[in-house]
Amino acid sequence: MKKIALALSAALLCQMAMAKGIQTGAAYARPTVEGQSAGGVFVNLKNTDKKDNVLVGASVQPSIAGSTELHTHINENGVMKMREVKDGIPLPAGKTQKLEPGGYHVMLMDLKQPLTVGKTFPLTLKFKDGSSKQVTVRVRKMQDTMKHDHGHDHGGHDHNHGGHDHGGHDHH
Ligand SMILES: [Cu+2]
Repeated sequence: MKKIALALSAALLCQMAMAKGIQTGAAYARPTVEGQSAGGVFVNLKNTDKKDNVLVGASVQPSIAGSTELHTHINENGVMKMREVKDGIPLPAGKTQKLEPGGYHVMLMDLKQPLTVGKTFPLTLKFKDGSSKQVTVRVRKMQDTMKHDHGHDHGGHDHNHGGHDHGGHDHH
């Protein structure tokens, strides 16, 4: 008898947790300057579900950015570099995954306008289980205690033309 009651309450608890899914904290972005083409968005994602989930994508209005990518930072020979995470950002059951500077983040690519302090815009997060959630991103200044400049030197846009030696074309 006691066993049945326990099983029942467990089932109820489970259902309640299922309904909650992913809880989001306050989403924010760092301000960008004119001409800066990419900016990071950060938010804490708490998976209140009993199952692991994955953040598989994000989207914003076309007036904000052309596309988005999910990024992480890796330490490569002492240099912090950003990498796209193709498999998404893992959201383990019952845990809070922090998207924060120096770690996972949503990268807004091809920004249509600078992200200025105080500006807000909606961001839709898409999860592996097919659900999605809209959050409001607020652009705010960060306490820049660590000298880590996100947004500059974005990976993949490094056009190094060194090594092209055009010597020898010496027309007299
Ligand atoms: Cu990035």
